[in-house]
Amino acid sequence: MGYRIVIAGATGNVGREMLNILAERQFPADEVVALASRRSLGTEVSFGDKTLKTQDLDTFDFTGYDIAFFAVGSDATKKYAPIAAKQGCVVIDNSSLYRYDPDVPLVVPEVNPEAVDGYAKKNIIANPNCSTAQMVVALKPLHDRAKIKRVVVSTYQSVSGSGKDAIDELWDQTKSIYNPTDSKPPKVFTKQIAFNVIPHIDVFMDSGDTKEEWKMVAETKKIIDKSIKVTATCVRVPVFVGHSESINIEFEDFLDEDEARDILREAPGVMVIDKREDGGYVTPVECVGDFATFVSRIRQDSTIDNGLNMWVVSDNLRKGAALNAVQIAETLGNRCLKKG
Ligand code: 2RA
Repeated sequence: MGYRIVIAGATGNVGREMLNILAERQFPADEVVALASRRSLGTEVSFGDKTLKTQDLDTFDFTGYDIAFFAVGSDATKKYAPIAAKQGCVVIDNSSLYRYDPDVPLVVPEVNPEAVDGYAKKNIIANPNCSTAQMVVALKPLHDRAKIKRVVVSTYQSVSGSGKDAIDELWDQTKSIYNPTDSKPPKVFTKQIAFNVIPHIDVFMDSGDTKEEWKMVAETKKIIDKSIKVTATCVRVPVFVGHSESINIEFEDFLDEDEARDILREAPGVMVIDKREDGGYVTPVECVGDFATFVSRIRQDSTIDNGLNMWVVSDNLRKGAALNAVQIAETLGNRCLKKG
């Protein structure tokens, strides 16, 4: 006997990927319901070789369903996730709304799978921010070996992290570079994104960091270890899908680059592509559609005693969102919510 599951936000980038990954991984579902807002009602979405017609999130009764994947904005999550949780559905939420709630587990299954055991406090489990998820997958195995003191990360985040309109904006701007008469002022981003980079994701905080940068700090501490110091600079780049990160790590103990590479080669969810030659590293276009968190450019940072640099790339719609959510459901099923 399988699970009865719901996807809230089934017509968005992440919602569609959730359906794709549930089918690809043959998640044991007896029933899958796709929910959307009134404006997208009736839109058809694919689930493997099936087509689902979206139903109305506003009136849906979650009673009798086991797991609800939420891939809607924080406002809709705030309204509907408590309803689903109260009606007995375990909510796996991709928004940032519950990530910092001490009563809600924030989970990356390769890193802290045991955290799902605390789901029943609110019947909600939070998915981390996409830029955090890939980073902690790469950091955790190294932290277990040499205890991380400090992380300095610069991200190169694709436009799909901002949704479908952002993808369209990059495409339109790129075309208009060659046909200036078509050019339109930026709508989604504050400045031109085509052939440009923007050091601003989410809102600015009083500290001068952006909220995206704050999320990486707060979430890494909650998922791995609150003693880890993190400083981040999050940058939007003209890439459609795939976030990249340049990560500098200072450890308590020395960790040789070769040993680090061997540890990462054995780490869950990690694929090491690291040769000191042309093309011996991963770029975002190569990660699209893959489940892995790719690690390249592993090398000592000789400017400090126990330093290491690496380059981490992953599909932000998959490991950064939809895949991680499905893996949480798999972990929940294996640990707490057994069926049949
Ligand atoms: C972004 N991490 O990349 C944010 C939300 N997905 O835009």
